[in-house]
Amino acid sequence: MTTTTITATPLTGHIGARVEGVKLAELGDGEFEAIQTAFYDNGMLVFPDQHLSVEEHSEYAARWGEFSQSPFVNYLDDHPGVLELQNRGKADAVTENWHYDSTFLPQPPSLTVLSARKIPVGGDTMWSSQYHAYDTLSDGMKRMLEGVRAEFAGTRLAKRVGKESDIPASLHPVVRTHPETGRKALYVGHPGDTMRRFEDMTPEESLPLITFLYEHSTRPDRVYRHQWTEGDIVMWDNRCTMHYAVHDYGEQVRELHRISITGDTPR
Ligand SMILES: O=C(O)CCC(=O)C(=O)O
Ligand SMILES: [Fe+2]
Repeated sequence: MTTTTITATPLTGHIGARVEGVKLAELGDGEFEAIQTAFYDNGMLVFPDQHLSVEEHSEYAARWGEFSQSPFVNYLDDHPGVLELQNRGKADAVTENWHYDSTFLPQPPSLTVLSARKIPVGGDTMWSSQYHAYDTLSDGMKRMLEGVRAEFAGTRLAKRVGKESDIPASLHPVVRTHPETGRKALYVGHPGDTMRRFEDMTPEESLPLITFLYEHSTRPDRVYRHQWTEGDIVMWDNRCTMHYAVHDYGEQVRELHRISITGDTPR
């Protein structure tokens, strides 16, 4: 029997916990269960001082499911499913906005595990709790959004690879129920860009409310901002949190490895 000394300390009032007392490279099954509980309770987790090799990172991520592969990115040659995030310059930083990952897919990834390899001064990442965003809507707004779906599109990524004429899109509920926790989360995207319109409505009719929901989603009182240290592992739940990668580090080197896990159809 393994005894665990894992601790999960909340990072804010509504999202995130720092997990200590565990080495992800030598993880026992009991420890993994404790991590699962902390993950579903907190939406995102920070594991300081892990310094995982690509193999160790892959092994840990594989505990959570199959690696998802997005059509717009190139993975490391000998490690399928492992993406190297690098500094492409601010003008090309498609992640410097609040988003859920790959909502244009019929089955967006369930979660992502990032491994911090080279960190500049700056280059923080923020996460926001979409459980809290949903919970703090009025009862009237909750009722109005019940059963509403919206069109989510891969506009930014398609543009980056020169495929403006062939932008992938999927319809998803605007309020989704987390398959593990049963909690409801607000599910939105950037107005007119990653979230284009409500089902059976025009963009013009949709945009005012999408804009309100997007701003509501990312209020500072539901956000954790992470200042990276090399060796950090950070994972987030892509079904109940949005994130934003701040680009304030100019030409400095910033390198993280990223593995996303295949998710189910949002409901
Ligand atoms: O660079 C980061 O911190 C995160 C980038 C991002 O949005 C992602 O990997 O999905
Ligand atoms: Fe992202």
